[in-house]
Amino acid sequence: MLVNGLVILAAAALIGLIIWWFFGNFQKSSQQADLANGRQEGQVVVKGGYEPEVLYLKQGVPAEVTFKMEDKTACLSHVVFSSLGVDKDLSKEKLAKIQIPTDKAGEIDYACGMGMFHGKIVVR
Ligand SMILES: [Cu+2]
Repeated sequence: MLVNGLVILAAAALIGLIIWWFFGNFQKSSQQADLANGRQEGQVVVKGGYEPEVLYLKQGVPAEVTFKMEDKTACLSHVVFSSLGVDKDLSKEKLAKIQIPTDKAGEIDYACGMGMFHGKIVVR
């Protein structure tokens, strides 16, 4: 009976872990880019992922997003915007500025060179 109880407890703990893994991270960090003098500037810190994961830009305002490299791993050394044809080597450029088109609303996804880490820019 005790063994059964332990198995059930272990199973419950595992299910809890799985739920936490999928739903605990559900709330992504997000931020609105700063607006000044008819331009907007955003910053994404690259350190074990992208912070914020979602950056909001205002539609129709010229935008520049700076990727600040604080990570040493090869995994995050490149940031790739496949829809914009941009591939920056952050190991060479610690502060990489990327012009983001804001003429139309929508989501612009980006990822590390291997497609393991993902971030998003939302124009709205
Ligand atoms: Cu990677």
